[in-house]
Amino acid sequence: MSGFVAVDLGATSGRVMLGVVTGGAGDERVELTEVGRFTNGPVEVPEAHGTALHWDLLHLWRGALDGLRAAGDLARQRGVPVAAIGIDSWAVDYASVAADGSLLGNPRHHRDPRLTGVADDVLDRLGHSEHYGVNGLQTLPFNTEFQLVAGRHDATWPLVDSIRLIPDLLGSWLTGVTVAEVTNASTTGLLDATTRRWSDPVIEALQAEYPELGDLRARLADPVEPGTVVGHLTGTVQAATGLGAVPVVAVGSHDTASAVVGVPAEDERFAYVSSGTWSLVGVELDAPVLTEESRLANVTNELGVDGTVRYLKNVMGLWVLSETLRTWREAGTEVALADALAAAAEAEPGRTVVDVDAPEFLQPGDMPARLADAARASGQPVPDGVGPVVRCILDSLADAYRRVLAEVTHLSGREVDVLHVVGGGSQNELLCRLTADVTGLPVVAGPVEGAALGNVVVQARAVGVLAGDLPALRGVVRRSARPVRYEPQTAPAG
Ligand code: LRH
Repeated sequence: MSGFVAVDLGATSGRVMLGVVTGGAGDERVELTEVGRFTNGPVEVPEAHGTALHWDLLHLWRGALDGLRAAGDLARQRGVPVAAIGIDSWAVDYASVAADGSLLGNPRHHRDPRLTGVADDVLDRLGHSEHYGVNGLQTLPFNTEFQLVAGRHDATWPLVDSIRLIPDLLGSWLTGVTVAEVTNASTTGLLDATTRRWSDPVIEALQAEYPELGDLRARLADPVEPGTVVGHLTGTVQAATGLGAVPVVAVGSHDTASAVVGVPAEDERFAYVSSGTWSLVGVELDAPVLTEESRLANVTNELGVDGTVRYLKNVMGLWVLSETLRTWREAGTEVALADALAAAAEAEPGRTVVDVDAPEFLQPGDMPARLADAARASGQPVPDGVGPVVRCILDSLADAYRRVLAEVTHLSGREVDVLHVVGGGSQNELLCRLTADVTGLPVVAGPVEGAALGNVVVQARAVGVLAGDLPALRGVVRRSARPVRYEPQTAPAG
């Protein structure tokens, strides 16, 4: 038996899990135990020109260290050695580090309002088609390249020596070694989706258009593939956590990449929804789709584990629901999630279906009011009260999944027989049922901790405890999870 620690940082919480690999060759499974959980979320900070949204990185670092200590304690109790550590997190946001290694402030949150309009400016200058032809990335206002352009006048920018995405930053603090893990690097916009290396032409074009950026390439570590041993815990971290010189493995450090590894698929004819704050809806391919049709549909080619491509689209996800509950709470009405979902199950189906991917749903704020505006603008009944509002959100999410699924399967030519839902949203039974009904596909829901499982199996293979290709790793996931299957009850919507 060997223990693996997965640090999995989502937009609303961070979790540290101890995954113990048990069983003999061909029958291995992972027993996951949560040993740490801490809050995460945007923190509003006043600035000269308004309010900035940041992440509280030091809180996450402390949570990770506490979790590592707890994982070590549990492993010791069980008599299991901690064989490796892996970190995954949400993508795109970066920390800036000075030449002396000091952190230059807290990273910006990708919902920060200063990004409005930046993507259009960059793409107009660089050429929409040319850019997509290299990085294959869906235009989201917060892709790292756009954030870098938005931040080029920051007082700290001239001091920035190293730009690190969150797992790379935490990994560098754990080991003293800095890498750029490729699945996460592929969300920056600066990577070539075909070569899986930094794109010099893209970086040079950006620098030429925005000279204040200076030498970007010099600030980026070299990309490494998932499965690379980054280094070992430093003496300081060993003292802080009670662990030994444990190796830190670069896993699919983009949480969505680890979640896709954690899909218990039996063969390649599957689509997935990685369902959390965001819903990532797509298929797994061997090569990117960089066609003009794909660009116009705004589908992304993020890189996956073992040379794969995650051909997917971001759907606004359960963010709309959590912001709705927050709006009500702040107005004095606390609605528990379970009650909200029960009320939605009783509400009239399909009464109001809005485009949840519209930009007005991106930033924090009064979602019920925005849903009402969207309903009015599209000539539909305005949802009012808990049941109708929550039903509108779920119907709209399921409808978005249906649309994206049709696009990604059409544009990639991949045929699918099943839709896997992994992540926290896999527990949302109503949403799973609605998704099965509107897509006409069986929905297989779970594991909830898909990203942590995907993280653990990649670590375990890197240190020789597991062996085999991605389907073999998914076999381990299948034996470790008990997914729930929802058959479609009605004919798919047109
Ligand atoms: C999901 C996710 C998603 C990104 C977003 C920023 O957690 O990583 O894949 O687009 O966060």
